[in-house]
Amino acid sequence: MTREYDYEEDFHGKDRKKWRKERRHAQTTDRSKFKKTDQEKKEAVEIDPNWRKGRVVAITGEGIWVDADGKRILASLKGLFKKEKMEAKNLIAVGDLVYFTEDHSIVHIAERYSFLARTDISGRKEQLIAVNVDQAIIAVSVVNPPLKPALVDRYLIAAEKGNIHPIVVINKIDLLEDGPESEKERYQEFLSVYEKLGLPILSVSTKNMIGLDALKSLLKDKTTVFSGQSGVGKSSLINAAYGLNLKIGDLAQKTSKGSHTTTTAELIPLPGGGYCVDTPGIRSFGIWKLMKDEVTAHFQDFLDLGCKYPDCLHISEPECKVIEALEEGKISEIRYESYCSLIDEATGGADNWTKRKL
Ligand SMILES: Nc1nc2c(ncn2[C@@H]2O[C@H](COP(=O)(O)OP(=O)(O)OP(=O)(O)O)[C@@H](O)[C@H]2O)c(=O)[nH]1
Ligand SMILES: [Mg+2]
Ligand SMILES: [Zn+2]
Repeated sequence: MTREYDYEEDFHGKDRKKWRKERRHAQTTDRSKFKKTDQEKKEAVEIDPNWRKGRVVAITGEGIWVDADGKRILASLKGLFKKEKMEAKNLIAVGDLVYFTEDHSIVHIAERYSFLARTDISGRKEQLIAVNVDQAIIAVSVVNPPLKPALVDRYLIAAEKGNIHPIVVINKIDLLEDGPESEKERYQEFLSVYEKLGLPILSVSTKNMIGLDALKSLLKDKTTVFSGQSGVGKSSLINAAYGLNLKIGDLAQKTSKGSHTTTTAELIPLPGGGYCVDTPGIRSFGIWKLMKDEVTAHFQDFLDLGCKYPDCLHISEPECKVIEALEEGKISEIRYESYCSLIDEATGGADNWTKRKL
């Protein structure tokens, strides 16, 4: 508004042609204004009554599978969207509400209310795992693969960033009995530390059918994404709880093109109400554009200890209350290790991101 006003003022003292030329130049160089205009355009998309509506249920090598009125159709993303592909590895994800034309071209993606994302394997793009989900099952296991608390913290931060309610499910507890003592201790320590933080944690075994009813009641009438390391038993859990027969591996097409990972999640209707998204296992979980403040905010219990310096990183600062608490055994080592790995990523990650932008 002010810019327009200034030009109007100027106009009176200049010739009309020159003024127009200057205004055009200013408009094309004013990036913030352009961005805003693009945004407004996006929000103001008018839904054509001829478009059909559906939900993305899977994305495979064949195309985008959309459920529309109970029928699965194969759609593709119209060229129009492709130019927007900048920081995103995938513009569209399982859970997206889409509009498509008669020829099955997706012409509009509705605004998302939540998303679970991570940094893709190249470290340069955001990879959406699932969108428009209410909650995330952070699936971990004990013994095989062993419990990884640091991975849980990564998921917790990502879930918070994406407006998703997190639930930790620890599978394969049947393996604890004959498992190594160290894993039993790690499991107990994890429970005592993370339950205290108010996190919902469920211990289950698909093998011995333990905890499956509790899991089902948490999933009822909700849309839930299952994510976690490969082999923790995500598909087994869904199968065991609902008597389904998910073909493990069928959707997990691995591109043999080195660093690219294919996201092949699937949205599954649950008997009794609700949906779940089974996803292929991840090897690592980098949080997209992780900032130092997000890490410190996540470790509120560390902040509460009241370090001398407000921006203390709790790594090597003298008289750091967190390090003192750690030495006195008041802070769990597993949680501190998790913190260090995240702070490391946030400081390095933010730098990398800035460099990329320059
Ligand atoms: N002992 C034990 N093994 C289990 C349990 N649940 C699953 N498994 C086994 O763990 C292995 C992996 O299970 P999947 O369901 O394929 O694991 P996933 O997390 O879906 O793996 P990806 O699809 O690769 O991400 C299978 O051999 C299962 O039989 C359990 O409760 N106890
Ligand atoms: Mg699976
Ligand atoms: Zn400190």
